[in-house]
Amino acid sequence: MSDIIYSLKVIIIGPGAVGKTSIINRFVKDEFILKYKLTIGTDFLTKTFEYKPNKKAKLQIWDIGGQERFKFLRRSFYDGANGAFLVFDLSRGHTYIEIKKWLTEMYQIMEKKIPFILVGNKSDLIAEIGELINRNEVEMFVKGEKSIYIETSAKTGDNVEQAFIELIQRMIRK
Ligand code: G3D
Ligand code: MG
Repeated sequence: MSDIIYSLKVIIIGPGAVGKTSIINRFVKDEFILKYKLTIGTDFLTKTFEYKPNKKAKLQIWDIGGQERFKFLRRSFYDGANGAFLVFDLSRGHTYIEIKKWLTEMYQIMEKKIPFILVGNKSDLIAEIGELINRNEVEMFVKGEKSIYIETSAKTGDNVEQAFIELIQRMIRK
């Protein structure tokens, strides 16, 4: 039985402190790093992931990190990406508004549209702070972009693998 290994470049974008690095750490190392470290420059991590029985994908996961602020550096970051996570913070409503600008920028820089998943991270905080976003509006927005919306928690690990599985399936279908 032969395993199919796809090699895929995944980028993770969105405003600062929404949990992008934490999501990657959770997925790649399966841990939540409590101490906040400002990511400087471009980092990428690789992981070979069995997204369904006997099907493997070799992922190269690029964290935009400190480049959140350095627009001119972003072209090489986007170059050759097969799929993207657009991440906002469920505990800071304005980050959802900002995500639309990130999507516009991605469309401007990339020659062709790539599949993306909209991620509302820090779902573990919802019980405490309540709903800050209008889920219907979010669902309408992603539907219009032929995408889907997933709520994750890098802290508990909830839905993190699921988000990767969904994105891999969309990238492969392309
Ligand atoms: P970034 O890479 O998008 O800039 P980070 O974000 O991954 O560095 O995370 C920013 C802060 O949010 C960190 O907290 C981190 O611990 C926290 N965080 C990330 N994901 C989650 C989550 O799912 N739930 C909760 N409750 N917190 C999360 P600090 O306090 O260190 O700044
Ligand atoms: Mg970071």
